[in-house]
Amino acid sequence: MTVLLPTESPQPDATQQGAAIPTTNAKLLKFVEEMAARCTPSRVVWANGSAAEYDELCHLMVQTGTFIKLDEAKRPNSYFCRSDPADVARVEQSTFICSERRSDAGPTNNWAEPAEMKDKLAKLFAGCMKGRTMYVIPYSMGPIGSPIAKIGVEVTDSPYVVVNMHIMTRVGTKVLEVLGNSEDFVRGLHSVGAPLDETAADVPWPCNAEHKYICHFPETREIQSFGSGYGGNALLGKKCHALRIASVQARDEGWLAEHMLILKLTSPQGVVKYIAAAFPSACGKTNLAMMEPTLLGWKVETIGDDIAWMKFGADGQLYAINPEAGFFGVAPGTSMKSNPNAMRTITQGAIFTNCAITSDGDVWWEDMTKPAPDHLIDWTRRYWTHKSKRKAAHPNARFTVPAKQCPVIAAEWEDPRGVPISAILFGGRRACVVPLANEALSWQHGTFLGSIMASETTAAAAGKVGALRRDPMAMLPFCGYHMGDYFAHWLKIGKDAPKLEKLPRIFYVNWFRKNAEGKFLWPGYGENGRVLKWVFERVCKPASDTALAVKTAIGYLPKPEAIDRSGLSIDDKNMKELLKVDVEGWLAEIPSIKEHYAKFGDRLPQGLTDELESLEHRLKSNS
Ligand code: O2Y
Ligand code: MN
Repeated sequence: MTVLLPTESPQPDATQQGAAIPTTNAKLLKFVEEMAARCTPSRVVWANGSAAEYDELCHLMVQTGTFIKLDEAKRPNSYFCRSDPADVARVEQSTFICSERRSDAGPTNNWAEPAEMKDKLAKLFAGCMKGRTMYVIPYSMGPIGSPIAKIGVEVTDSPYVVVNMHIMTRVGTKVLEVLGNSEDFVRGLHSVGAPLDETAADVPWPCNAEHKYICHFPETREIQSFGSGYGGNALLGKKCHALRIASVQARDEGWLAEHMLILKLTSPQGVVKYIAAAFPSACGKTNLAMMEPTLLGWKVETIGDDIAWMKFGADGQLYAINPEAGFFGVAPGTSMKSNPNAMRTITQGAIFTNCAITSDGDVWWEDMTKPAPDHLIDWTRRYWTHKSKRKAAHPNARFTVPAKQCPVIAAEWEDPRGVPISAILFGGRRACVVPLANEALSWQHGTFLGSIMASETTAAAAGKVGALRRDPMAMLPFCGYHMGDYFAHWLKIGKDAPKLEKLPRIFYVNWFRKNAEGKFLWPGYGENGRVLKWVFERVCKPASDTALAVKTAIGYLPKPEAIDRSGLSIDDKNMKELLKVDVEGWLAEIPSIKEHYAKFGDRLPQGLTDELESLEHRLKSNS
């Protein structure tokens, strides 16, 4: 950690402090100087990414009351932290895409004119780090030096952000070496927006109750985030850089930045296929990425649980990297039943935010163990017993943990070349209409299926329970440009693919189908490996092969006998229900798809309108 000692504030020039600054990159130095001059911190610290730096900052946060160290015997090298109750999740209403033209942000993003927003932010950032340390975090999204990786620099006044960025990205001196004198880095400015008076004591979780802004400037590859210290609002490498800014870079450079897990599937014969999958929030992405298949001999290993960057290799295959280095997983619901490998990943070296704390210095959340502990201190710092009506952990409580601690992390998860993707899965939470599994008829049809992806809202989500929320490719909150153009980019990737036969095949899956009595028809969890087996077997053969699938109006559906049911008590009737073409249901959904598409106006690509028309035609001619 390079510390530049306090000066008379405001600090005029971060490069003139006498301490060794770990770069001579003029553009980066200028950026840091400008941010320091604007935010007037007491000192500037360049993060080097070392374990000593991590330990030192965690220790500092224990002293300031932000962190509580968990019992060393129960949960070694782990910390517990509670946010301000008003700062607990991503703030979509305060998230802006500040593209030069309003039309480039599209109908699914908040837009603000960039100069106006920068003016507004300049006022908020002026002096906002008074009394605080400004940390400079050089980070790499993706293995350092990988041809698919990208570099960013986040300037922040939050030590919580620094230690989380340590886990979630690759931080430090090596990144600066790879950056050299290049100006090709994403510039991120973050402040909790709570300047400190010399006289006033700090609070455990500083943030700004009045103003929160998470702003992206896609043309200039800049991010400015003010007022929140939580998750995706503050760890700028994640949603802001790796999805919103990267989706624009991917459009401009001909690759894909997606909200997808990446898993490695190995058959009993030792054959390996890599699968990427997009599901909206609360559909179990982390669980699928780390799942233990029940089918004998099949193995799932993890490459990533949230984001995939995919680029064509010289051999014409689409290769994916996980740009992240850690998991920022939802704690509530995570258990030895739902995700044993996540539980094993977080046994040490983790940060827990907004969970409950037990009397013996460990953490707890809903469903972690049954029965619940007798008593706890909940995430709001109140005494809680198993009879309490309120939740002990916040529903968006999180663990931050290095990916390398996952017992099923694949050996090649940091391969700078990425892994070759054979299949892309889309999915959602659908009680009816959508079958258990379905393969797209073509890349264009697969893009269509991704573009109409939807989930029924659960009690935990905002809005009406059971209402259909369309979340194209699970990118609704994360696409940094007009979603109509994003669909066109997907179609272009398919058209321009160097070798069409090497494109990943696209599937739509739905683990959440219910029967007339409202009971789930499919057991889920490790049994989802049976669907992965079918996907694996499909991609080993040409799409037109009819051994395992039948061509229908909605795609290639598994033949009932093609889904391995050995040891599973699902009868033929239920299997038929899980795999039926619900002609009435699909036809009834067409007006809602048309309404969804109408939002994109003339930026909706013709290819998708064609797919919708063809679907309607096929359904009508089959019924
Ligand atoms: O609430 C937050 O800031 C976290 S959001 C998040 C974190 C990890 C993975 N995915 C998400 C998401 O919202 O998709
Ligand atoms: Mn996510």
